[in-house]
Amino acid sequence: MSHNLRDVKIYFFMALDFEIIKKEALEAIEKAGDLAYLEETFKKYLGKKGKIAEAFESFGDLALEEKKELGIKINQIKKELENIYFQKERELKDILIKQKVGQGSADILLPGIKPEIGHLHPITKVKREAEEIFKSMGFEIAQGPEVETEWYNFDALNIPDWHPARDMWDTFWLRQSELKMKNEKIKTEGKLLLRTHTSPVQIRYMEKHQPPIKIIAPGRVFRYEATDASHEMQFYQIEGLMVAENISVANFKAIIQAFFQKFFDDKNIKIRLRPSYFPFTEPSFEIDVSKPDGTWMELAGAGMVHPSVLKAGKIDANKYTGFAFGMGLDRLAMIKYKINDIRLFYQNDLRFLNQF
Ligand code: YSA
Repeated sequence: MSHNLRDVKIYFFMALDFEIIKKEALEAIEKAGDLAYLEETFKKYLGKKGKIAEAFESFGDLALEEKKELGIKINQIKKELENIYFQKERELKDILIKQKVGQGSADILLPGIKPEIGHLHPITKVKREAEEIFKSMGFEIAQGPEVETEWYNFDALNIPDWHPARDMWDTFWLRQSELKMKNEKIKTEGKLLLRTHTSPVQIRYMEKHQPPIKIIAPGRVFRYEATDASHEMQFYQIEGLMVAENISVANFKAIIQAFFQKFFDDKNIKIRLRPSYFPFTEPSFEIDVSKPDGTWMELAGAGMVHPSVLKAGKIDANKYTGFAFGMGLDRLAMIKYKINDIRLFYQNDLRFLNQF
């Protein structure tokens, strides 16, 4: 530990300063005869721009050792003052209540004001329900970053930069200079972007795990596209991936059917698989679920994992097969709660949110 004389001196004077502030503050709290004065005192000494905060800022150029010691001391003083402040506040409030009751101006028989209790956002609820159902079927939860590289979001999923399928996902590209990404990384993993789907988590997981793999990956995704009643620029997906020996479309159908039956609590829920195209699956399909009004809503894209994708994930494509899917959580919530416009989820309108 090295103490230079200048810093020790500054430390000594500053510690003294804090003791003086503490004494002044104690006297002011003691003197406070009403809540307004007490609150003013709090602001003056303990507030964001109060004397303690001001003094705190002034020891920026002290040596680390002294800074640490002084920091501990100030926090002790702050805690002590706060405790005394809260005690005084209780005392003053008690006096006020007694006065009001004495004057008959407080009706002690009136019911109290019920504090508002927060609750979960409908998308969070749906995400948790979906997680629980998949967990009960043996799936583990995996995660990946929202800021992705071109490699994980596209190339590793069999979508090189010349591939027209990149247009399926209108992308928010990030300015590389602002993110200070190392040039080396840009060379190997490409540019940075906001992930357009949760599928990159498949690759990140496969790189580190060998089959059998059975995961889901819920998360937020972003697309540079116009919004309408069923499309948002930012929404949630839940990715699923199962890789082992002899996995087939039949396994996928059984699992997704069981999921929907549980999620909608309806043994007769109608789903349909439509042939589709994704570069990372072969064959590929889209899954629609029947809405109460008899129309269909597209909920997910899915398919059998393309051998190139297994290879990018360092998995032996001759030995293993797998299925994967990416489901829209917002759309699940829309069907479950009979919401006809996805944009309602993101407007923070309490009249809407309080219904869940
Ligand atoms: C396909 C095959 C796999 O092996 C794995 C995943 C996938 C899905 C693929 N990654 C994908 O994102 N397909 S998708 O563009 O069709 O989106 C999947 C689901 O997300 C849609 O079915 C829909 O439910 C939801 N979705 C898509 N765009 C949306 C949206 N939800 C809200 N707003 C949007 N703009």
